[in-house]
Amino acid sequence: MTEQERKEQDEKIRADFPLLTGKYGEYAYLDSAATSQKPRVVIEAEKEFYEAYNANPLRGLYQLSVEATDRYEEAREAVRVFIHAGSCEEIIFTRNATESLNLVAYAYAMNTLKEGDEILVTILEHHSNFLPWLNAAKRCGGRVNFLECDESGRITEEAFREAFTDRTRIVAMTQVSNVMGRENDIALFARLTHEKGAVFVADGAQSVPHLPVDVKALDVDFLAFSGHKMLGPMGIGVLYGKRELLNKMNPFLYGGEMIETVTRMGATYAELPHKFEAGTVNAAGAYGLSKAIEYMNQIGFDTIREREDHLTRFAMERLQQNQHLKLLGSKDPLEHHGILTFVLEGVHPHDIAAILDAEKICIRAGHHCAQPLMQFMKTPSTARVSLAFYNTEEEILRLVNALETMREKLGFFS
Ligand code: 7TS
Repeated sequence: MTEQERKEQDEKIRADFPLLTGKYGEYAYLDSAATSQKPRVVIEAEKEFYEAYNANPLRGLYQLSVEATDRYEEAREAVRVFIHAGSCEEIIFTRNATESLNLVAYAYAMNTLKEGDEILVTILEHHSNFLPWLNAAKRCGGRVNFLECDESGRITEEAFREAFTDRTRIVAMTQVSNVMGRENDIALFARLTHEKGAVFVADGAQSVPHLPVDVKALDVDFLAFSGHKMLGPMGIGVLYGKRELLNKMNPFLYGGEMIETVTRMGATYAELPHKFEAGTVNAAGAYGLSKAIEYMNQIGFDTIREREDHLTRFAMERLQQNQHLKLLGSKDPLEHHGILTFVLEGVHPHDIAAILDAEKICIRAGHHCAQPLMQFMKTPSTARVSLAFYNTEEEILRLVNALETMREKLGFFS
């Protein structure tokens, strides 16, 4: 692609994102792993839902409520197709990846784990894919074991075989780490897990926005992800679960809309997926998410990947020239999925973020909700840039230049 073609593509894409051209248009938003920006079609979809379809879905007997229900269920179908699930019964709407993972921990782990049973997680996990398991294990008299990565953030098959014991009942693993950016070989680890009769839970919060994810090909038992990291609204998330498992599980939250019949003595529960969607649902959020999926499909994963890989390489090549800056993880840009975590000698990551903010550049600094990983790497805090396909070379050059002069500005001599 020529420079001119890339610039034209930049402009075309950025014009779809009101924030990138609005009041904050001068800012370089480099924190998409925290939450992505939203295209106009998504913002308008939420508004459209409340203007044109708003009624409480799933319970009304009048046309408007039927329309609200239709938008909600069409969104479920859009998610199903997007991740290649076999049935809409396997798609549960939640608030976010965190709630999806808690659902599995409460409704599956806590009902099946016995004393002495083990859950295997990786050292790379976000707290959302660790604390629910720790809590479940503690309540059941079990324990959580850790699978460690090498310096490049890689989990090897060898390490997996070693850490997996005959008491391992659940394996919980992120597909892409929010700190190292590296992709785990989910298909391999799910297969090894199943060979030993355990259940595999994948955290797709950082993968579903950037890679085509096929739950059938990966053969995961559960997959959790958030709408807001994949161009969708905040407050809508997804749990995919295999029907056989979901059917065997007790509900997670109890209340309206998740029952068949209720008497003074008890209740029978609704069919999937409604058994796991108690209370009034976020139908506007689901509708917004369906528009985000439509938009991603229009752009296409080929373009998303090409742009993100190009920008990652462009950034890495330049950041590596800064002799005081150390990038964590793999040396290969293709193994970063837009996530670049680094430390700058002598400068606290919070100061890096504050100084960059003054230069209108937004990045994340801190422990990235992955404190066990920070402890493992003996780095309490880092700075992190996370890119999306709507970022540009120009934004990266501003970042690189700001980091190049930062130490000098703070009074370092070399
Ligand atoms: N799993 C991973 C791998 C994540 O990166 C995050 C959020 C979550 C789960 C939780 O997602 P939520 O939508 O339920 O909050 N990660 C980040 C981050 O890296 N910076 O801010 C949030």
